[in-house]
Amino acid sequence: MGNAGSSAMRGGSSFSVSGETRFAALRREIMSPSLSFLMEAHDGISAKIVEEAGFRGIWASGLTTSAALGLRDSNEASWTQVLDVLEYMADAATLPILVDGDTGHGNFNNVRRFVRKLCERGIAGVCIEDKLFPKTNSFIGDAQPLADVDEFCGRIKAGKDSQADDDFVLVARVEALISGRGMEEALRRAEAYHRAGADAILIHSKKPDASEIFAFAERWANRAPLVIVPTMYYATPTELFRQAGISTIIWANHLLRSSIAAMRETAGRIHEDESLVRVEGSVATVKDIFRLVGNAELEEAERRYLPERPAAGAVVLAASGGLTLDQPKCMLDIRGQSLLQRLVGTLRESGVRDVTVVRGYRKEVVALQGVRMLDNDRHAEAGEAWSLACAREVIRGETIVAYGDVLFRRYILDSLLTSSADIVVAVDTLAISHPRPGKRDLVTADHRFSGDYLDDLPAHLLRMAGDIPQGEISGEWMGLARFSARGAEWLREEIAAMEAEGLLEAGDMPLLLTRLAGKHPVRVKYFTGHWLDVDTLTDLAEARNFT
Ligand code: SPV
Ligand code: MG
Repeated sequence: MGNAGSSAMRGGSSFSVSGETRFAALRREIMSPSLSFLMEAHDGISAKIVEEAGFRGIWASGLTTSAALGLRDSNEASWTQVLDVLEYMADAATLPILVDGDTGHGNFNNVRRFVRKLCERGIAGVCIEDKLFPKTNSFIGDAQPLADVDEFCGRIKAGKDSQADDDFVLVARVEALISGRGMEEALRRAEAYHRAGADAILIHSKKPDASEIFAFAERWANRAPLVIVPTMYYATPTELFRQAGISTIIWANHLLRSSIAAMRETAGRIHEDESLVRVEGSVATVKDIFRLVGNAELEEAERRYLPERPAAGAVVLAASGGLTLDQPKCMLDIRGQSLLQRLVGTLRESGVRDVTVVRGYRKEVVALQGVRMLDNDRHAEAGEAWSLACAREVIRGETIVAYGDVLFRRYILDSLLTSSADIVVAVDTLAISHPRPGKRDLVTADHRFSGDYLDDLPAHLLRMAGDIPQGEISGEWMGLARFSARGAEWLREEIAAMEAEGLLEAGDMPLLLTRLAGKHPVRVKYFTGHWLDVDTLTDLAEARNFT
């Protein structure tokens, strides 16, 4: 037998929080003179709930583990399937687990292999009952056949000889009272099992009162720790068990039973109401699920293990005037949030946190918490390139440039952010088949969107303007571009070049991007729809439907 520290457990799962092994922790609970409690669990999340409730050990019930799989408590789940469930439980909680091993899944040989596998998985103990494989739940029928005493003692010895940890606990369960064989038979069996090496005796009873248990405990006189399961005699005060010298109480099935009641209630209500309204307040929150399964730890690990990439910044050009409404377009209300708020929200969701907005028209109403505001005070006569130039000091490192009156689905932004190109623009191919009215930034690229699955030829910008002839249009720019750190440098250089040529005031983004495309590759990423440019009142109505 190895010691706990050297046994072959899964990483970290063999130790409970205090640094004590789970084997030692269960042994201490069972052997201690004070009354201990084991609470039933049947899967990872119920194990976690048992731990959070403050229990110091788990009963992996055969009845509820089977039932949670939709199976009967008749060895319908194979022993390896039980092992799989135990592994989830041991991973989810640090508590020691006493598993209901039923009859040991066969004869002595099956018990040996089962115990070895339990020890490998850090399961601290097993309880085997003196019945025959395949077993039947003790509360079904009367006078179930019992195992031959000597044969069952062989199972106990085989289990104890197979444990890989000195502290592994084997509990022998006596079914003599349940199957109507009487007190003497129960005592005779308990004594034999104790002598065969069982660490504790589970004396089971299905009477509605605990008289049999007390009678047994008195005669047993603490020869070995006694474990009980008061499912049927639940009304007996716990204090009486304490006085009777009981070692451990197993609350055997109450988490599954309570979840069945709750699930039935919830399913019924939702079915009846065709709505979630009535149940929302009474069910655990999704956040609670995230907490229980440890999402916070994953976030922390991501910070530790994922490569860090400096976050991209964004410049939002929002200096232009209103529609018929007397307010900047970026402040139009789209279902309770300004357009700018939605745009910045999308940027942030994609990890773009450093956002600068260049405002102009009615700048006093353009505000958003956590966003840097710069002013283009010449917005009436100077256009987009000028606005961008107002932000040139913040165009450092990877930068997104977006119009302040567009909305787009996040995947479009994510696709630009993951592009390997130094400059990439988002282009809508629907502009060819569904041209929108009004001012549009049309694009001619060296390669048109084909829609062909096998077409992975990258397209590059040749020209962007408002007046490209129909036959030469590859799509419409969505007002969204990404520049790598190098692309951002090129962008600053081009702003300076336009300034030197006196073109900055009148220049717009199509001119700026066309000039860039003449000097550097400007990648075109094609999309089909899923964006909005709030230029007209029709666009505004559509935007209000955009979620
Ligand atoms: C179990 O929980 O599966 C048990 C206890 O074996 S009992 O159902 O009371 O037999
Ligand atoms: Mg059972």
